[in-house]
Amino acid sequence: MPKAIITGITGQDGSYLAELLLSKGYDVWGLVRRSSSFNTARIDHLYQDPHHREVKLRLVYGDLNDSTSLANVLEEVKPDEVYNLGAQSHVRVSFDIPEYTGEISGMGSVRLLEAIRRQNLKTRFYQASSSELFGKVHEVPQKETTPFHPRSPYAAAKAYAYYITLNYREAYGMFAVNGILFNHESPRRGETFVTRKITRGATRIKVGLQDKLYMGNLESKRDWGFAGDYVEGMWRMLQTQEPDDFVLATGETHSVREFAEKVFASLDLDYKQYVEYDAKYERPAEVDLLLGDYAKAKTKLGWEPKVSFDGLVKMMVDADLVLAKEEKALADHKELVRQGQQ
Ligand code: NAP
Ligand code: F7E
Repeated sequence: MPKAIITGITGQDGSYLAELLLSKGYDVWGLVRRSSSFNTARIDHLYQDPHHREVKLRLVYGDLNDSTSLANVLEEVKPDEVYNLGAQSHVRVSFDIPEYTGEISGMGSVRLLEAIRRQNLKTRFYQASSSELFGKVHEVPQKETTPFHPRSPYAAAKAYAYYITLNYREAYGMFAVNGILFNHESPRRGETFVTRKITRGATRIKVGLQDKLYMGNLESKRDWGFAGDYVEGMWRMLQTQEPDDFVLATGETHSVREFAEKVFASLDLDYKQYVEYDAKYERPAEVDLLLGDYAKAKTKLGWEPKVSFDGLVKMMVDADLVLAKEEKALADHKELVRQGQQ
């Protein structure tokens, strides 16, 4: 059976990719960092098997900042494939912690590549590159040949990771590839990214748990797809004859305002009554417009996104409405108990 290591397995993409690889019969190792609170909620369903069947997911402690831990896990597993999804992935936060972001989202990649090279492994390596590389875009739509213009410490770190991946391919003949992925979302998206912040906020407003949603720039435009579709593309990139870099996108762009309008409207609410501006969510430099051209992935990988923009909005609203109703029921129950104690 093929063996894969996923860094960032506790994140949105890591959880979908682990599901995909397990369904294909892989043995999967996930790198997790030690945390004072539980951080495995997105993958608990994958390794807690109530029927005690053989579970092919193993978690090992490690950190992209700690090359010893990376070398150790590579030596132990000798994987066929490594998916480097671990990162400080929040663009706004990267302006607050630029050096740390560089360490993890940039240098983390060379630590992994170097560990593979030094151990003479034939491991295939996937680097989670980003449409943020295009930043202040030089052409519309953006494709593999579009020049980069990073606009944040996050994007600058990802530019290093992109080029070092390319360099190890060219210098050492390693099967190392970049997936340049445009924004992809899901019900498992981190709650401080804009789509999930909106679906969480709007559904909580709907059930009476909050009154307002504070946001930054509503005019920026993004090419938003579904994360489940994108991890399939990652896997396909490692199954080709020759290593190459690919854009994954939907070929559609929508503004943050449009996303908010649609989400609130689907709950019979008018976003204008609830969304308020707060400058703290603005970035020192913004990426105004992203729109991807995935023609190369379509031709060479046979990859296409399956979930539409409306389908994504509905999927996220439906999931967050269930969550909000559960939260509300719990809050009501606590209130009843409190009143009973008086
Ligand atoms: P995410 O939900 O933020 O997950 C990031 C993962 O990285 C988490 O598992 C996190 O662990 C882990 N991590 C953070 N710091 C680490 C460290 N020092 N050592 C090891 N692991 C560390 O991100 P995502 O949305 O799934 O994205 C996956 C990857 O694709 C990231 O590299 C991201 O930059 C990139 N990307 C994402 C998108 C997108 O739209 N989602 C688009 C293009 C590229 P904890 O759970 O412990 O925090
Ligand atoms: O912001 C605007 C914000 O944080 C999208 C990461 O996965 O995708 C992601 O980066 C837009 C920006 O994603 C709020 O200014 C307005 O223009 O959801 P986001 P991102 O910055 O595009 C790329 C491809 C990655 O690689 C990254 O890892 O929304 N916006 N108001 C806001 N954004 C946030 N987060 N919060 C707001 O209140």
